[in-house]
Amino acid sequence: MSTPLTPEQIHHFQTHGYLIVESLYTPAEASHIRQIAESDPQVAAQAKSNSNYDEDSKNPSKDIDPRLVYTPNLADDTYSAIAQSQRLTAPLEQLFDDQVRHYYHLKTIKNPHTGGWQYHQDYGYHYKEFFYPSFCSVMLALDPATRDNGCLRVVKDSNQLGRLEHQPSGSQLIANPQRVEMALAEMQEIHCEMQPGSALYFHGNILHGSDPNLSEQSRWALIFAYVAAKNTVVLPEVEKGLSPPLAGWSDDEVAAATARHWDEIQAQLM
Ligand SMILES: O=C(O)CCC(=O)C(=O)O
Repeated sequence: MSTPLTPEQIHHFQTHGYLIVESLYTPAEASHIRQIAESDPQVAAQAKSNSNYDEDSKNPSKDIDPRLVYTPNLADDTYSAIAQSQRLTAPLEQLFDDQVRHYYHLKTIKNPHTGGWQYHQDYGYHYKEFFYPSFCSVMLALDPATRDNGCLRVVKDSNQLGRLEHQPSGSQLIANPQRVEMALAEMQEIHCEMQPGSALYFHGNILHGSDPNLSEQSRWALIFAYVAAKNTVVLPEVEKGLSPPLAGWSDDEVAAATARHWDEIQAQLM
């Protein structure tokens, strides 16, 4: 069970566009999830390089790209169990005063000496699919996330700008660089350092990105994306992939799904 958010935490998210909830999962739980992700043959097979820069010469890290696994649907595995966990979704329900629907989740694999992400908004990507920006991503740290290994950076209050224009860069979209520059001139950039098991809730319209990981410490994380149940789906094909409003799995249900998944992985590795 997660501890309900306080009115101050809700106000923080609604005003500034982000909220760090410390120890949503314990360090031991986060370490086991990390072990599962690292041993999971599907993660290794599905991880794709994520390039944020049109030209390698503009990439400040000049290093290899971080990798990413994008998963649009819920499955019978650890990641989907966490995506549906009451621990993770109960705060979302408080933040949006509504139930939430799962849209996708990501494993972000930022190993030592891999590149960063340029500033963007998640609703900047998903504007075409949803009528309202009632969209939230949740990053669950599996490794310590520090300035050195390229923790997520957010621009505090940039959620208040509305959805900015985005343009392609590498294999991704980035927010209009002039607007980003203006935002950085008058808003505060926050480095969201987190311990494993802590979670960052960030609004679909908050500008976020990350520096390259120039350290020797990996920075793996899971990111779960949700929309408020009352959001209007614009594209009919998106409706099919969205989960129903989530009921919130208990800790026991999550633990059982995780144990099942771990057994399966071990059997595959034998
Ligand atoms: O993992 C990161 O550093 C950035 C991830 C991100 O920005 C995203 O998934 O939208």
